[in-house]
Amino acid sequence: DALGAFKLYDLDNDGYITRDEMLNIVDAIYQMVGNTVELPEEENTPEKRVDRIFAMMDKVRDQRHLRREFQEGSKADPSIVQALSLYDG
Ligand SMILES: [Ca+2]
Ligand SMILES: [Ca+2]
Repeated sequence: DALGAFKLYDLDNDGYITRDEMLNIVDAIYQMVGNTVELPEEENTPEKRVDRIFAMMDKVRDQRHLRREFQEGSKADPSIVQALSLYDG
């Protein structure tokens, strides 16, 4: 769920997801998925993916996500949470 996903992304557990934290996880996911999934040009690197997530999710533009922003963003794009099921087993 979104809250569990938030906790996974929030590596230092301070209540915010920063770009670096999100990049860490997305990078790990991309490494696991490797070349088994064909990604669209605009999402074919972890950096691009994180930039897209942030562009969509970061309503209060402070370059970090509050839990509320994350929950709303993951409703708009369920793949943010779904991708973690790869990571989390
Ligand atoms: Ca954090
Ligand atoms: Ca924000």
